[in-house]
Amino acid sequence: MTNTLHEPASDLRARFCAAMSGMYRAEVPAYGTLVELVEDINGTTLARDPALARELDATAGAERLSAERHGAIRLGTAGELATMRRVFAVMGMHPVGYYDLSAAGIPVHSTAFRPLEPEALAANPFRVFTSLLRLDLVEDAELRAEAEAILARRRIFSEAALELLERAEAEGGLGEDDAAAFVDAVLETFRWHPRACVDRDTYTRLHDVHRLVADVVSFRNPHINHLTPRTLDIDAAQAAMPAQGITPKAVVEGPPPRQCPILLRQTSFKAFDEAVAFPDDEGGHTHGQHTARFGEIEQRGAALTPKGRALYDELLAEARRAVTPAPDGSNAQAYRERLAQAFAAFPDDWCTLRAEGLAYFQYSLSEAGAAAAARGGAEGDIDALIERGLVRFDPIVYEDFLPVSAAGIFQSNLGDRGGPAIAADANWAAFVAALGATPTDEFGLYAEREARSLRTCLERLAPEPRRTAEAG
Ligand code: OOG
Ligand code: NI
Repeated sequence: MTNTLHEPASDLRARFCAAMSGMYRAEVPAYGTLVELVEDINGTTLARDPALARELDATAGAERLSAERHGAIRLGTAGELATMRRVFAVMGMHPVGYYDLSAAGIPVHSTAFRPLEPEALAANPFRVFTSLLRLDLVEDAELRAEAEAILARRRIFSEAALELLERAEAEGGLGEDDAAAFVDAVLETFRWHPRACVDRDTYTRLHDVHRLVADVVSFRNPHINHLTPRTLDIDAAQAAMPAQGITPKAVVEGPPPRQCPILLRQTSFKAFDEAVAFPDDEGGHTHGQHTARFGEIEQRGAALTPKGRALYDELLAEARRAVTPAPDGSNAQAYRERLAQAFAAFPDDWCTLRAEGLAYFQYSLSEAGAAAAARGGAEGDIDALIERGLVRFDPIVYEDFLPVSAAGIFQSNLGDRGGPAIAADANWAAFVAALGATPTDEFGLYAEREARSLRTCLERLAPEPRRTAEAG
């Protein structure tokens, strides 16, 4: 079979993303409400801000917007994570970055599965924040062994999904019918089942260790716990949520509002109390409640260089040292003010962000630049070419996540107390071993994209004689 008969990985990913969205809309109606709200606000924002529309166009970001989502799942074992990596790879999603959440008292470590190349991101940027439970951080040895035994018994992928996965790997892809069957089969892994696989007593003991332990161990599969649309104006979306009957968390995670958005700003609404059934000894069941699934929206800004990221981390830490946001929102206003104050030190215009090497940019020829290239090129270095209006630069969108924000999102869904202390202890080596691969470094991806766009511009504008000399 030749590759031309295979569905492109980006088509599988787009199909999978749409299927997840349809399923979650049916499971959690408030998610559908959020999606509509975000679409509304994005339409208004683009109509009001033609410069933003042009910027999105220049980085191939406008078309993907209406389908853009990220999801989150929590896995129980190394084997589950390794198989998940192979499944996502068929859809063109690969592990990027490592997030140690134990630093925030949450017993997981995580990566983000996402497309790597600009073309794949433009086609469909679906990403899944994927966490692996760390039972090694559970102190009670007996309960740890019990949880391990429960997890060892479960099979989160169907036989059909595994068979198609092997076919995809052996043949380098899937034909149309198999691709559709694969997406359908994989979707089942993320479906919510209100029937727990442990009895009420076991659930309670797991829950007492940490709510997240109960969420992972008590159910037969890693239900998708939120799906997040991307908004172009998170402050407008946050303000509009209450009128839709949705109460957002008090503080938007990430940087404060700015002229030039950077990294990622996120807000979520609390997880629901959902009815679940625990099996009992007599073959019946008892009723209970579980909270796991919630809603979130996000606004994405420019990817930062290591220098920009270090400044971000420093300013965020400075604000949080002065005012630690309380889970009940009581000091939200004070935190917002302190955050804005700290970030006054972060340049807020694209020229300075570029000149100081704080953010990554994509370079492209302006109309005048394309005309100059056709006429035989132009002299000068990149700064001169920008100065003359021949080259434009647009921020590269941040495609990843932020550990402090992720911790805030986890915590807002763990109730006000979050659970007993978990020792901070990153374990990159164990994560890599479980994954069976090394996550790609996010900075390298952005740097390469920037360098490639710069090279292309300079090559196209290189004055004629030099071009022929180089070609010869
Ligand atoms: C993941 C929380 C992190 C984000 O957007 O930072 C996250 C989870 O709750 O499983 O989704
Ligand atoms: Ni999220």
